[in-house]
This record gives sequence, structure tokens and C-alpha cells, in this order.
Amino acid sequence: MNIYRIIDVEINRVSEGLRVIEDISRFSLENKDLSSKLRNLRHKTRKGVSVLNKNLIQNRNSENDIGLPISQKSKIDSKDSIKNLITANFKRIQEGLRSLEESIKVANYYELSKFYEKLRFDAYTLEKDFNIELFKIARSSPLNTNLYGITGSKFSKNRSNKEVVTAMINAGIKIIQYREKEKSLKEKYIECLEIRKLTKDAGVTFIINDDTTLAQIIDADGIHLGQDDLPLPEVRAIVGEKMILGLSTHSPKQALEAAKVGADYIGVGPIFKTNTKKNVCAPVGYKYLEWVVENIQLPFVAIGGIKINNIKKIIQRKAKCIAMVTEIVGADNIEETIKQIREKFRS
Ligand code: TZP
Ligand code: MG
Repeated sequence: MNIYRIIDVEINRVSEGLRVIEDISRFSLENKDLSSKLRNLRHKTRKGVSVLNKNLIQNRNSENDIGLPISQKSKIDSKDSIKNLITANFKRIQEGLRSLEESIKVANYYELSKFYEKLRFDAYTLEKDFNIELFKIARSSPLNTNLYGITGSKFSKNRSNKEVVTAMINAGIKIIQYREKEKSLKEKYIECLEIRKLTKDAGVTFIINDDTTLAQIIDADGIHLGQDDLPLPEVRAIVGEKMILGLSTHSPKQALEAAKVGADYIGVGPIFKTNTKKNVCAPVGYKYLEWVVENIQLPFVAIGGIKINNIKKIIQRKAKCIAMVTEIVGADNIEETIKQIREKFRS
């Protein structure tokens, strides 16, 4: 039995698997911390067996590997997404490290085998860290859109929320928040079930204002929290890594805190005076908006008193995503109004 041939194969398998994931974290995610941890693990994997290097290369026999023709004919390793590619390679790394651990024991290097056992556990932790990073990216990408729609049946000229949301979707809005302050929970639940179906069919992100339970029950994509709602880390602990969590902020201090506690995006406002929100704080004006643009890396949504006739001022100040309630839900022709708003982003 040639144990060195197995060790040689597994060292290559693990290092190559690590290289695939390292390339993704370096060139696609551009994540310094993960890239450097993966690089470190790759180096340790290769270095660990340096005492055996001569045996390894001598016992290599790739040209007679019976696995190659099998692999060439099989499609079992096809991958349809980067996520699959990452998972498959983490498994390859962990399985390879286990095989190294066992083979190295047989080769009579007990201490070294324990070293590879430790590397396997490092790989488990790295897989988890990597996944948390992927979830973070998935949660922030829906904010990569210029208009954020919010319901407000009180201002919707007797149209139902379903009608209003349908018009928003038809006009191409990609993220919609359900915000109803005066309806019963049951009424909200029934409306949200319908809106969830509409948004899911259209590939539109659906966010629920305030209510974590409602968001979970109707399988929303996210929750928008206010400063007086449950603390964001508590909500994250309840809902898991998939749910988008937004947080309203009205000052630099609140924005910094939102970033610290892991908000996926922040609301920035009210920029102007608004009558849509009760007990709202004084308008924060352009000053806070400009501060956020300069100092905060998180995606943000500018909100509060924004209309077709003042939106240019917000766009000029580099807000990429803007929310409007009354200007959209109260428009005579919602689709036409959204079209006009979109023009403002273009010109
Ligand atoms: N948060 C800050 S201002 C506001 C919310 C929900 C209401 C914005 O409504 P409008 O009608 O666009 O001023
Ligand atoms: Mg709220």
C-alpha cells in the first residue's frame, strides 16, 4: 500500500480547493480578512508535510490515476452557481484534510496528523465565516436600486394596498415596504399575504415595517426597524442570517450605531418636513444626508418629504436610493408618476 501517493494527492486537493475559494474571496468579494485566512490555511497545508516532500513527489503517479477517466466521463461535479462552487470546495478541503489526518497516522507521523486535524477544524470555521459574508452580500444587494416604495393606505385615494403595490411593480419598483400604522394585525396579515405573493412572483423585495412576527409569518425578505423598536441584534438572533434588516436613523450617532450593530441598510431622514409620519423628529435637512454620504459605507435610503419637484436636490447629493410615500401612493396615476421620477434619475 502506497500511503505517500495518497498524501501527495490530498495535499494537492486541499491546496487547490483553498485556492478556488481564495480567488473568489479576493477577486469577487474583495474581502481582505477572508482572503488572508484562506491563504494562511493553504500555506500551512503545504508546509506541514515539508518533511515528506521527497517521498510525495517520488510516489506521484498522475498519468495512471484510474480516477481521471471516471471524472472525465461523469457530470456529477457540474455546478450551476458560485454558491455551489464554494460549498463543493469547502467539502473537498475538509474531506481532504480528514484523509490527510488518517493517512499521516499510518505513515507514523502522529503529531503531524494532529496538525491536520486542527486545520480541518479551521476549515469548518472558515466555511461558516464565508457563509456569513455571503449572506451579508445577498442582504445588501436588493438596496442597489434607485426607488424604494412604501405603502400608506391613508394617502392612497381609496385604492387598496394591493392596487397600489401592483402599480408600483408594473412601474418597475424593485423594493417595497409595507407600512401601516393604524390597521389591526389581522388586517395587516391578510394584506401582506397577498402582497407577498405579488412581490414574489415579480421578483420584488418585500420589507415589513416594525413587526418581526408578521415578517416571519408571511415570509418577507426583510424588516424595517425604527429607533424605538426591538434592538437590531435581538431581531437578527430571532430571524437568522437571511432576513434584510433596515434601521431608521436621524443623526450621525444613530448611523454609526446602526453600522456597528449590523444593519443592512439605514433610512436617512426626514430630509424635509413631512406629515406622513406621526411623532416624527424635526427635518434633518441636507446636512445629515451629506454626512452619511461622506462617512457611512452601508446602503442608505433617503426619505421624508421628497417629491418630484425636490428629488433633484437629493440625487445631486449622491443619494442612490430614495423613498417616497405620499408622492407615489397619492398620485392620480402611480405608474406615470414613477416614470417621471425615474426621468429625474436619468437627466
Ligand atoms: N420615515 C421618515 S419620514 C417618513 C418615514 C416613514 C415618511 C415619509 O413620507 P413622505 O410622504 O414621502 O414624506
Ligand atoms: Mg417603526
